[in-house]
Amino acid sequence: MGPIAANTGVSEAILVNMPGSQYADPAFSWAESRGVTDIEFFNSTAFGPSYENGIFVGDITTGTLFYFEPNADRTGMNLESDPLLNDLIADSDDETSAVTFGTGFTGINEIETGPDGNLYILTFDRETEGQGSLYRILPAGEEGSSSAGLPPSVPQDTVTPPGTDESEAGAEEGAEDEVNENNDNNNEGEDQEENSNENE
Ligand SMILES: [Ca+2]
Repeated sequence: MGPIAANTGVSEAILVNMPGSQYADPAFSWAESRGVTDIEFFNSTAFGPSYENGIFVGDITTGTLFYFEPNADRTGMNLESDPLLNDLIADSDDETSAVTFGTGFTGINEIETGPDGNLYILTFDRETEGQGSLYRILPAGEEGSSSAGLPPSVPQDTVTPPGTDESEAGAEEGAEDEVNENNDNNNEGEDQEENSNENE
């Protein structure tokens, strides 16, 4: 887990090396297995210039959306100046939080940049035989040019999904109901933990 040099007793020499193959360290790792399902390079200016070409990552186990800024030559994550994350491993909850963009997605299996430039998240709920939801992440205060440069509106703890049509009154309320139902079916943390055990 993490860069090979961080693993005692492991070196490239003991890896099976297929002809023409080469080893590369992971760009980032989580000490606790996450089940990463999708990586989206955000080719959009919808969230302002600081998020353009940033990297969104989602996991199926905890339904967490992560965000990483690529380094200047786009060969890895821009974490050099972070004393806890420059080892490219999220070892603790605090380190995981530092790269977390949003939570509460049940289980993420698809992230896409939409034709409108916004971010779309498709979820999968194993507790309800795979029922999923499609979320659209919008920039904060998207109306008017004053929103340029503002970060997207995603609360730290729980994502409130936007309605599928913001011009439709009550769309947001309906979306919130949907999330509440999902949470009820999830029984919060206990089942999540069972799920992660099943995966390992
Ligand atoms: Ca670390």
